[in-house]
Amino acid sequence: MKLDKLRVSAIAVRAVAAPMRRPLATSTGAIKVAPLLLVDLTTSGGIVGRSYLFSIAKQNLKPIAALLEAMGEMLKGDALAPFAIERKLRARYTLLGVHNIVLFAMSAIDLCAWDALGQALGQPVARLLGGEPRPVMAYNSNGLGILDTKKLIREAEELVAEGFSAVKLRLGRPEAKADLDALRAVQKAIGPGVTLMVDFNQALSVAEAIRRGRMIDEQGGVLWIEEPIRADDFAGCARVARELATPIQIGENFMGPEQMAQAIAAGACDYVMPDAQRIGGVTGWMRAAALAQGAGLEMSSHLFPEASCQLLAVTPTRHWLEYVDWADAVLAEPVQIRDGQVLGSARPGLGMTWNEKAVKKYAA
Ligand code: SMN
Ligand code: MG
Repeated sequence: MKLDKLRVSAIAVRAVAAPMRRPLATSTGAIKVAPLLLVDLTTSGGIVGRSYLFSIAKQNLKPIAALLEAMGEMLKGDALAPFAIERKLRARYTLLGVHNIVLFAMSAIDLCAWDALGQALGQPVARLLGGEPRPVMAYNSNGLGILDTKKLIREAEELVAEGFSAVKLRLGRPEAKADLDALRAVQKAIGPGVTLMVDFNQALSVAEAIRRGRMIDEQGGVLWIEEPIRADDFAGCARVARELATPIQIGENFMGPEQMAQAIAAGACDYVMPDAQRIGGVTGWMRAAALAQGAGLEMSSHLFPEASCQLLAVTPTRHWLEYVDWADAVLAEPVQIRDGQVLGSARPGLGMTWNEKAVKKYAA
């Protein structure tokens, strides 16, 4: 297939509410179903590039879908060249702001475009990027929300029994003591051989983050403290990071590589974990990976294991993949796990095709 003949013909979007095996309560509220937008980018050659967007809550599905459709209109007839598409969309959206859901929609289009290119060449995206698909170390993030101790212990045991050697606990209860009790209970349940991360989802003030962070330092055994305070307060994150021994992790809310560069310049964190669906798709991820390499920061992924395993395979400072199975219900072939690692798909592109029966069933 001649790549220069590939043009964008249409972008179609479908919304689903995919069932979750375990609802996830974070300090910002509970997620009970996975609200996904399934994006199909049809090309002139008949190849369909596919990706999805995890849209956090059902009420976000429509506005993001509308943005995707508007962008699809703008791109009709354009070459399937992710850099050129990015340039055009960034120019068209400069005055509104290339941020938040504009960036979500742009990221999805970029992912679809790379998927279509991979299909055209018959190669997984990891190979297009100069690497090869490989297994990536993963933590099981399918649970361990803000729960009572009994449920936490049961979930912690279940998550490890699914074959993983790392899990992540959500924190951010009103009382520090209750968080500490939860942490101790989970540590006891998983034992010292299993890696543990904790995630506050931005619940704390700077002062409270330092106070609770010191308790975690003292308790020990935590690989990272994620998003203790407001995600875009990089100066505040830097103060927290300076005060604590346990590494600070942020990145799921980096709005493009530019913002990640600002975070790094501020010394906001010890580790980074961009989300391919917000950092700018494959294109944005590769730029982010270079920033992490330059700064000597370990880089993990956020959600979206299907594309993240291919992207981490070519990330110089590759760290942990966050494994969730939230899209599995609507995928024809979900990612495979072995020995706590997500196996890189050898299918062309990003390797995602829809289970059409399930897409109908879970239409939102
Ligand atoms: C998270 C973010 C968005 C939805 C669910 C959970 C959490 C994570 O911050 O990092 O897993
Ligand atoms: Mg998080």
